[in-house]
Amino acid sequence: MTRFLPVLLFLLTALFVWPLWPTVAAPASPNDRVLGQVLVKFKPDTSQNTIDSELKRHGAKVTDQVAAIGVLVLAVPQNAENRIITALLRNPNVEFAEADYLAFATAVPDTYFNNQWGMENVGQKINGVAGKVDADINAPTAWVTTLGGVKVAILDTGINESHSDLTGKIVAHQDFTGSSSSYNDVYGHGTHVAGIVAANTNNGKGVAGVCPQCLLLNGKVLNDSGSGAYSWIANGITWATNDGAKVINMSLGGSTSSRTLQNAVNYAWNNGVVITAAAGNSNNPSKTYPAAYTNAIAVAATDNQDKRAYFSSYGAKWVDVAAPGVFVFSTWKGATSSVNPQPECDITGCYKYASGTSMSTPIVSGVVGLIWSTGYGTSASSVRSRLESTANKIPGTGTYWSAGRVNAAAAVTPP
Ligand SMILES: [Ca+2]
Ligand SMILES: [Ca+2]
Ligand SMILES: [Ca+2]
Repeated sequence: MTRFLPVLLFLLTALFVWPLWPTVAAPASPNDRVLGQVLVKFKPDTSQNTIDSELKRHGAKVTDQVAAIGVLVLAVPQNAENRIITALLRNPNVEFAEADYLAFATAVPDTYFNNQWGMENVGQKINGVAGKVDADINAPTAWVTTLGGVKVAILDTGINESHSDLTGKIVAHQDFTGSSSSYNDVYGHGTHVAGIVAANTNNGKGVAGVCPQCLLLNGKVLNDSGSGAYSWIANGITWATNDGAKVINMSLGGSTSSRTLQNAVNYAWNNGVVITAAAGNSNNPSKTYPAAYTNAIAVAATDNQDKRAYFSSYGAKWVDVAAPGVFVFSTWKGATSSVNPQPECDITGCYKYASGTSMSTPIVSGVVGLIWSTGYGTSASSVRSRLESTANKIPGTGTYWSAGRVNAAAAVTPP
């Protein structure tokens, strides 16, 4: 029985028409100076007595200095700063006096980070449903330890490499489908997956990636309708392995097992690559490939209550981990989509909610990318063990997957 084995891409689950979500108001801008503090520099030949009496006159005390450039840090009564600066400037012995202004880290939060409940769930409403606090992967906490940096291969429908929140991320690309659009993403799925793993983060636009400094390989193994031959996928797996990927993300699956596909997965694993694959959206325990292979991590989906997503395939005998997969917000290829909710676009590009184990899988890939950049990143098996042993067991999900819902912060915490 020779036949072409189509691989059905998991459909982005069409849910409800989603109203535009207001972004959370930024906190009131902090004061631009240190209150109760003033900087002054006296001219070099000013006597200590003159300095002392001038400071005493203003009720100012020296609390610190920038010795090399002769600047004194003064404690002064709050709300008297400007008056004292003005008075000091009238003293001919004073070279300059000024407020002690504040500088800020230049990282700017991503516009839509609050939509990314899977990163940090503080109970924000998603699709009208308030989340369960900490039903998430604790990504911001993980980022204190590492931002990652390895190459993650996205074997998917291609990537819109010109999306501004993916700029500079893609280091190699190859089309295995023979598409007239080459490795570009016509379907939309691959761009969404790519952003989940490694969108440019803290750049003041769009979304954050789970692994902010990971780089991406764009291997197009699904065609412009979202399906692909196992041979294309196998070629993508070996290409990514040979090109130095440390993680291969496959947000795809088929219902039939194949020696070719399994051998390709084993080739990657034996060459030190961690492979993640979607468990499927069948809401039943039937196996999906490549996820069901021993050397691929099968990923199920959870919702913002930390429950199994209603569509997620399951089965603790073959599903390994779970990750947020309902209403996951990420980069989108353009202004429209064939499935709702529709993208939200601003001058930086388009972004969209989508649901599926296709969205859970790249969250796991991002966590795997982070682990690779820690002391646990000594081999594919040590990385995988760390991922699975630090996943959160969620009461009631024991028959759905063997390890738990992944936890990035726990996974990268040093011993
Ligand atoms: Ca949390
Ligand atoms: Ca961003
Ligand atoms: Ca497996």
